Order: sequence, then structure tokens, then C-alpha cells
Amino acid sequence: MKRHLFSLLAALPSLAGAQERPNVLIIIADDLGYGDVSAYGSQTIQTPNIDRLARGGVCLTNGHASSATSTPSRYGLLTGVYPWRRKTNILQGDAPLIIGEDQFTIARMFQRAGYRTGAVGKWHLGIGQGHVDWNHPIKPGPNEIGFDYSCILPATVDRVPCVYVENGNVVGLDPSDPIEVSYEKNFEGLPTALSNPELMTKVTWSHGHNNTVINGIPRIGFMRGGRSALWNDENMAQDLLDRVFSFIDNQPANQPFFLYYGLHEPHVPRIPNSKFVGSTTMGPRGDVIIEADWCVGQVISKLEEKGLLENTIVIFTSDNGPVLDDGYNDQARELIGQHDMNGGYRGGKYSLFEAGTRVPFFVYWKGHIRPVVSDALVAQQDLLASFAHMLRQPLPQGLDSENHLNAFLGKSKRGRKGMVVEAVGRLAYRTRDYALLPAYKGAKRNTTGNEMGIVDTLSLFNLRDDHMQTQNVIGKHKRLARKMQEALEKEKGI
Ligand code: NG6
Ligand code: CA
Repeated sequence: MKRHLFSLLAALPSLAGAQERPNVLIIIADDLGYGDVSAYGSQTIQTPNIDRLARGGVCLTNGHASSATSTPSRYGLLTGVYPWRRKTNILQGDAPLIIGEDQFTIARMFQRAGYRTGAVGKWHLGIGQGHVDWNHPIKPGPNEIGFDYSCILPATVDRVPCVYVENGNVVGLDPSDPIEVSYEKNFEGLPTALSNPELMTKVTWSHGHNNTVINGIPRIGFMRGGRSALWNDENMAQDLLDRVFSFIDNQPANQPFFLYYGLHEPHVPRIPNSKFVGSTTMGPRGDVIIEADWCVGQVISKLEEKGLLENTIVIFTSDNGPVLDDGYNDQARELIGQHDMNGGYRGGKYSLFEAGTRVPFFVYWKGHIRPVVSDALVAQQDLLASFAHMLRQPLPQGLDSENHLNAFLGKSKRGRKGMVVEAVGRLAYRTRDYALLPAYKGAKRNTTGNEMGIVDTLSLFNLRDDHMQTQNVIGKHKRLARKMQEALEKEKGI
């Protein structure tokens, strides 16, 4: 009896520890729009697994990426610093790592709190120091900025090299067939989508993507060699899931984990596994969303099987807003009028209008969160300060990350007072209900057809009443507009 009591008491501190140090899993989709999940009411697509997180947790209706494209957005999430402070841009596949090895990151914060950390899937923050030699261990990468384990696709699925890099090494590389990559010029004798269009057996390009053809799909950039290491687009969802599963399976029992899982869907090229072909009537873009939803279900089942679900905070979000035709002829443009990927908001990927950064955002923690729908204004870069607060970890100066743990856990509907959002280098200021867009010159739409959020005069939009941002109400709210303008300039350091 005494012995039992003793072992019970001995177990208590670790139980308490488990409550205070839950696992944290961030699942971040690529280009998934506010209207691409049924959780916010879309009738044209059904995403039951993602909806389970939304319905059983905190369904954030005013959650934002810091930016309307991937690299800057992910930079904000991982570093807690506004990406435009560093002038980050969409990176090519051979670009150097843009996060400094001595820089603070969310992964490093979790490491310091005793977590084992991992990154699986889309990366897009650069790798190496420039002029990467893909045939030798590549440094720096995720493992140098706080991840104990990583298996990444270096940039985007439409950019070379089409290989996974696991802990700095290209997976499956045969040294007798070395990889060469260039974004400047083609390698002599290597066919491209332009010289040999017949190689495009799976999809053809509409803009840009007409360099090396790999797996029947034309890409951005030139790549030679590395045949045994090339990924198979059809199997990518499963490949990444396998890495997520083995990361979870290898977790020591008494240590919590932090895992950043970057889904590749529904970014172009949209190549679903045969299991999902035809799972919607929307063509590849719809089918890969169902594939992504399935992946979410698989991970949740895995956590359930391992008895870890009650001890894991699961966050689901997207790196930026949605787009139809993003460079391939994949029947996406045909969805105009059929499926509202923006969920009633204006703009989309690349846009300073609302649908550029307002993204699906859900926080699920079985048994710990009372389900709630919350319009608290929160941003992905706030996850860093919020979890640092939860884990009582100190933060360095100069972050743009705010602690909104209570909003993320559904205990409060109060979030940010304001924030800067960015799209292709242009900035706007948001409060909970309003957006202030400075006047910008430039094309109103880009090749994708998405509106860029270019306005002729300084514009204030009320997002509560006017989701489509058609009424400039600056005349009615001069004082508010001035305050927002000042806040934006202060952030910019003007
Ligand atoms: C653009 C690509 C687009 C996509 C995007 C990055 C063209 C014409 N367009 O330059 O297809 O790859 O970069 O998307 O090449 S993101 O979600 O990773 O930011
Ligand atoms: Ca993206």
C-alpha cells in the first residue's frame, strides 16, 4: 500500500508537468483559403477532419497569416518578427536560409522548454548559404535554427530540386548521379517544357513553370541528375505523413514534442494520389483539399491511437490565401462562380485585400478547450509569444509577437488591437474590424487573376459589415484612419 502511494505520488509531478507542457502540433496548409474548409460554412467542399478541429476547439474567424505569400508568412510564424522588416520574398529552391542561426525561433523556444522539435513538409525559408551543393550535407537548415529533426521539401512543389532533405541530406541520393540545380540557365542538352512539350504528361503550364520537366510536370528552375532521389508527387502526402508518424513514434515517453507539419496542398502543381482523384467535382484543386483533410484525419487518429490526443494542442492554419490558376492548366480557373475559395472576402493569395491573409485558423485541445467561435484578431506570429508565456520562457527584445494564449485557448475573445499585414512588399494596417490600405500604384490583378489589393486613394474598410471591401468609409472615420496610419508608420519606424 505504502509503496503504491509512493509510486502514485512520484507520478504526480510528471502528470502536472504533462498538463503544463502539452505537445504542440502546427499543421500549416499551403494556399488553403478561408472558403476552402466547410468549418466556416462553405457548402461546396466538405472537410470533416479539419472541421472536427474547428468544432471541437477554438474556431478563429479573424486569424491571420502575417503575409499573403509563403516565405514571408512562414518567416513571421517561425521567428515572431514581421517579415517585411527583413524584406523577405518568395524564395527559389536554391536560396540561402533567411533565418539567422543565432536568431530566436519558435522551435528554439520549445527546445529551451525541454521539447523535442521537428519540421516536416514544406519549408520555403531557404537552405544552405547560397550555391548549395546538394550532394553533401547541407547547412544551415531547419536543424540549425531549432529543429531536432527535419524532413522538408526545400521550397515549393513547383520548384526544383524535387527532392526531400532530411536532416540536411537529400533522401535517396545515388552519389554516382549527382544533383545540379540552376535558376539562371539550363544545363546543356537537358530538355525543358518549351523544347519538349511532350514530356508534360500530367499537366501543362499556363504561366512561368516551363523549365525542367520532372515526373511529367514542368517546374520553375533547372535540375539535372539525382534520379533516384526525385520525389513522386502522387505519393507526397503519404511520404510526409510517414515522417510525421515516425517522429511521433520516436518520441521519448517523458518528453513533450513540438512539430511543424507543412502540408503541400493545395499549392500547385495539384497532383492528388489516385485515392483522391475524383473525390470532388472540382478537379485537382478540390481533390487535393480532400487529400489534405485526410492527412489531418490520419494524424489525429495517430495521436488518438498513441493516447496522446488529450495531451496535444493541435493548430490548423494556412500560410496565405487561396488562388485558382497559379501557373498550371489544372481546371482551377473553371471553378470561378462554382466555389468561393475566399469565403466571401475580397482578394486571395498575393493580395492586400482580406482574403490574402485571413486564413483558416483553429486550435484544438481535446478535453481542455470548450468549443467556441471567436473573432479575436490574432496572427500566426503570436503563437511564439503565446506558447512562450505558457511555458514561462523568456523572449528577446524586438519581436512582433504578442501573447494571446487566452484567445488561442478560447478563454478570451480579446486579441490584438492592431497588426500590420503584408502582400508582395506592400503593407496595410488592421484592427479587429477595420483595414487601412494606403494608396498604391501598380497592376490591379496579377497573372493569377487575383486582385492585388491596389487602391487609388487611402482607403478604410469596415470588415464587419463590408466583407468585399467595396465601401471606402474614410470620410466617416477620419480620426480612426489617422490613428491607424500613425500606428502603421510607427511600426515601420517612420
Ligand atoms: C510564384 C509562382 C507560383 C507560386 C508562388 C509561390 C509563377 C508564375 N508563379 O512566383 O506558382 O509558386 O510563386 O507560392 O511562377 S507560395 O505559396 O509558395 O508563396
Ligand atoms: Ca502558400
